[in-house]
Amino acid sequence: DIMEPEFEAVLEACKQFPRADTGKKDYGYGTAGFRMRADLLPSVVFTVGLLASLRSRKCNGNVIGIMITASHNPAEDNGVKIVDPEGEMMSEEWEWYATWLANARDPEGLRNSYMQCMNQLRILRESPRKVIFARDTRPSGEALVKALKAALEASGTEYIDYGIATTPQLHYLVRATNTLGSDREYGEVSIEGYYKKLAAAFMNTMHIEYANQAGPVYVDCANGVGAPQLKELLKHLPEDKFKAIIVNDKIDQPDRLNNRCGADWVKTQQRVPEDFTGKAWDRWTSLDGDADRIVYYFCEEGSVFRLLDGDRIATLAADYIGELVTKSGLGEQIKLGVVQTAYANGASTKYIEKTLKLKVEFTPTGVKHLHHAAARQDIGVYFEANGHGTVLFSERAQKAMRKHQPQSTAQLNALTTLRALSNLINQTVGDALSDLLLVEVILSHKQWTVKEWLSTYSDLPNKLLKVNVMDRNKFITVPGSAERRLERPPAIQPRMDEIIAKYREGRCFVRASGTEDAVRIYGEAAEAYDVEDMLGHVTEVVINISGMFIEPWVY
Ligand code: G16
Repeated sequence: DIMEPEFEAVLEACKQFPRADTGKKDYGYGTAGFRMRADLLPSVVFTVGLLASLRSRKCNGNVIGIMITASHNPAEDNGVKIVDPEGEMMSEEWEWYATWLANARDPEGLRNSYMQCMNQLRILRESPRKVIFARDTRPSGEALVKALKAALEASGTEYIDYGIATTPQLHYLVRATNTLGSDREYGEVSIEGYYKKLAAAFMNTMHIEYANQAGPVYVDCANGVGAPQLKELLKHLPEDKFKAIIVNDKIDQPDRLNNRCGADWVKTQQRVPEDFTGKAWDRWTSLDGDADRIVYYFCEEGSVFRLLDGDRIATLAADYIGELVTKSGLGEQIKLGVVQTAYANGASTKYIEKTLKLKVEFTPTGVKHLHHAAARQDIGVYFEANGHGTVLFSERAQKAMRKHQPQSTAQLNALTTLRALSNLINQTVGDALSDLLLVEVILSHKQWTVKEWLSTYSDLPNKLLKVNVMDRNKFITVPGSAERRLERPPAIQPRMDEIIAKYREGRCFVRASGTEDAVRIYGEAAEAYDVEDMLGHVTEVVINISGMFIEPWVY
């Protein structure tokens, strides 16, 4: 009924946040929710608030999370994404509804779409609903929170504003809230509880006498939310067990966010961030703007830059956790699997399959895809090459770990570490702070420096480019190809195949970004100069062919 007070309230409230003029473009729920220039977002965030309220009602009143962040994007962007009750990304079937609401043209249109959503999704209007939310350090976050609160109030939704937090902290809070009082409580429902859980688990991994950090780890926080949150985490960890030196923590200078620093910059530029002061072999890391990604790197003598990216973290974790499973006597019961995307370096895949003898599954880009594939394994290790990932312990694996009676001290030691790691590693999403502790634990247990870590295999030379085309939505990959092949525009892939065939171990693919207005081109080959050459030719093809889409009347 159109006269219902809730629908009236939504109609009135949304008038304060009129839809911005996006020209011919529609809003789309991309790789990580809606993401674009912050000034285009208030109306979208309002509709996301409405959808989260519906989602909570549909999920029996469980808490739904909303994160306001544009993560690795430039400071002037912002974004918004929805977190489901277990702390995972919102179920994909709902993305369609998110897009539908976001694209309503006027207040009446939005009210009507909202009512229709409720009908189509068979939601009982009176059901309980609750939403929690947080944002990164971007100044535009404040205005977006206003739009969000207006939507939550209009839809009669209870909410908690957790202020500034990392994306993985918000995911943690969602799961912790919804499991509170159950037999699978995830942790205390507060950001403090998050630190306490990580710190306790970390200390439990340090039961082995010789396990000591080999010197401090340097953390470039991308001048984002990772800086204050890591400072808080450090207060919970004794310095003789964990020492981190924070770099790029200028959150009061918003334009420095992700600017010449941070995980995305270091990974794509393959060079050290601004304010790098490392000596040869020092262990450095970079987080991204919302602290869900981390990459490691160091310089050899003579300043040769060496990157230890998400693939390296995946192989290190899979190797070590696999070893613990075997050593604790659970090898027959628990199997490990690894999930990667097309961006994974071919050498890492080969190492996982041939040396670690583990299965690798490929999914399209986006944690939401990798996460689900990993959740099907007993223990699923998933990482994107860009440093976004985690390790999931299934209920089955956790049960086996709880029940197992170790037969020797060696088995007991391995089991103790394994249990501690399952608490240390964020089970909801990739988490830079948790991954940082994980890597530090593994390196100290193995008594490895970055040198031994790097020597496990040699990366194929590679490069990632970003090309601004007129309309990235015209680029569609072949379904089921995990984005390795392009279906449209039809002329590109055949031309690429001819080019790639000329290079030894050459591999290259093109896909539209889901977070930036660009097309990404990735290439790798046996020789660095071949990568350059190959990418030069492919880029030319992409620009020439996609040039057909220039619509002169737009400009
Ligand atoms: C987001 C996603 C990642 C993805 C990245 C780039 O990262 O969460 O899974 O790899 O965007 O995606 P695309 O190539 O589609 O632009 P973040 O850290 O920005 O949230």
